[in-house]
Amino acid sequence: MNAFFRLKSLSGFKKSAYYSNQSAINKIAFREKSLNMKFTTVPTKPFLDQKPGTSGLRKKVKTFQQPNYLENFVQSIFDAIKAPQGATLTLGGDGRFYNREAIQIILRIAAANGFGKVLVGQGGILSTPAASCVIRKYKTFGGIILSASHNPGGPEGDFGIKYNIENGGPAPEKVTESIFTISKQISSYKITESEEVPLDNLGTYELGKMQIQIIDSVYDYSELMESLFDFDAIKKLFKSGFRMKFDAMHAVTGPYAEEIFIKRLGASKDSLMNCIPLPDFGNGHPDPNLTYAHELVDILYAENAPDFGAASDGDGDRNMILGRHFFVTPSDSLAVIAANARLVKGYSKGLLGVARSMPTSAAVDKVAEALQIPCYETPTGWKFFGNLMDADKVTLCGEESFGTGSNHVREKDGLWAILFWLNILAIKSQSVEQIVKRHWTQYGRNVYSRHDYEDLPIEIATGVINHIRDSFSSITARVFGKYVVKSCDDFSYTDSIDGSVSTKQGLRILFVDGSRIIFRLSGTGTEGATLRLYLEAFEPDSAKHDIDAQIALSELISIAMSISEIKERTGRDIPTVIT
Ligand code: G16
Repeated sequence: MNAFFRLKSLSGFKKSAYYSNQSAINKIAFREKSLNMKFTTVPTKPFLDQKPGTSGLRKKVKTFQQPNYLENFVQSIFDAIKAPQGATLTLGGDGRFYNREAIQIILRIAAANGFGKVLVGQGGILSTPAASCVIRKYKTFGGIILSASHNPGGPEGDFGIKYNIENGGPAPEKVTESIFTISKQISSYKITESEEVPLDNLGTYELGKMQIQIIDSVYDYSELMESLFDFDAIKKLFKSGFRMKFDAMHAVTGPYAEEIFIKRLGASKDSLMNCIPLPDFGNGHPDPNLTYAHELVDILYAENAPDFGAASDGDGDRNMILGRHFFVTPSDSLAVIAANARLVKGYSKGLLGVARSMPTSAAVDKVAEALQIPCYETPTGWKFFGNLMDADKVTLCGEESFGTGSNHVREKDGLWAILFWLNILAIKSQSVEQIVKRHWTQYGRNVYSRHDYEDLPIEIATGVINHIRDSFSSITARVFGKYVVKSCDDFSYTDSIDGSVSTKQGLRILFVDGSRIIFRLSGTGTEGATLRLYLEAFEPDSAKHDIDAQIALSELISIAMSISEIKERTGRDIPTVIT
């Protein structure tokens, strides 16, 4: 045992008694006299590129590995949030390459900055929704989540870090801006030297005056899921021969899926695929969409396909839902969940309201109207939902980017969405396709697609955006075939709770019949720029609901191409990804 850590092993406790004995363990652990530590202050120079994007700071692993790069950013977070001495922090990540090294560094900086305790997921693992759950359950002073979400991992891949505030949600823009400002002026950081904290053993350690508690990464989250959904009904569904295939894409949700689907819900072992988390995600791109989760898509579109397919991303906050030979768009998934929420235990009292990001289709708006509940339209980024949930304005939120969630945590939540679907399927005894098509018959279909042009030179992508913005005055009221432009704008949002204003959140071309074309640049990439084109048309006629979305949207796609000059300006004939 090194001089700095004192492990209070749990070997004397049965694992099942771990949680009920938590306070006893803490008392035993903390009876030991704290060691006095000498902390060092290390001079540093600012990096000028530490501006958090849509969801935290995401860069190449190699960028984070530069001397002082991670240290500077972590110190900037701590300087910005001004945690009281002795505060508790939650810490964990999606297990990607550099996760473990980063956890060790952050623990040493946290100790030097006066934190009293850090709750760390075993092995340094916490899915993003599980981290949000832990922050809320144990009322910690927020948490640090290490993830670049759906971006590829490995030594040549991406890494990311973000701070979530005490409500469990991503820090709002005023906090991320303050972190960025500090990062541009930083001249030193505080750290202590120490040996490695053994992250794999549940237990409590001491690092100077700071306690480090290694917690079970899946337990608290699994308990929360069991409190929200009817696990008995889902168990019965599996017993009846219902077949599911869940693809964890070699990312963080593998152990969560084992615990929830196999151990608690009795699904067969072959219901899971790619459930061993790997630091490079098995060389894959852990983004649950039709392009990157093609292995799962092939299974669901094969003969004798399972009844239900689902995937989640690198850090477990995204989800994709598939039926047999059927893809559910994230926007439709949100609408179906909202329409059926009362069937599900944790939501049986109904919804306070719903919210969606601006580029997400208006399918959920129609459900909200029918339920006579408010529907909010926010900019892209889960952080914009936090205030609405904290103020009890909304229960459900969703984004076209494969994100769905509720006020049970303050992050979007992949496994939660999958469980919601399983619960609905267990109660309705209809197929996924039937549920969605009946939904369309009732509410109409918001035909929707997103086209991504990835890895464009930044100046070319911003050139396209500037060109579209410059065209606004000439296209307003113009007629394009059957479409008439009603208005164009650069979306701006005023938070109804704190009055904060976020401008330039995406270019909208709105048509008289309610169709929309939207352009924006992604805020999550690490290389070049990704231009996103979102297309939406409303089809009330159920006789036309079976049409392929790309065909139904073909006229809007041509209009978007002609207004934006994407092909001419980027030299790309087709998008990189279509969802
Ligand atoms: C993040 C945010 C989401 C956002 C998504 C896409 O997701 O949390 O709110 O919708 O990025 O953002 P963009 O279009 O800017 O790339 P994740 O799963 O990457 O954390």
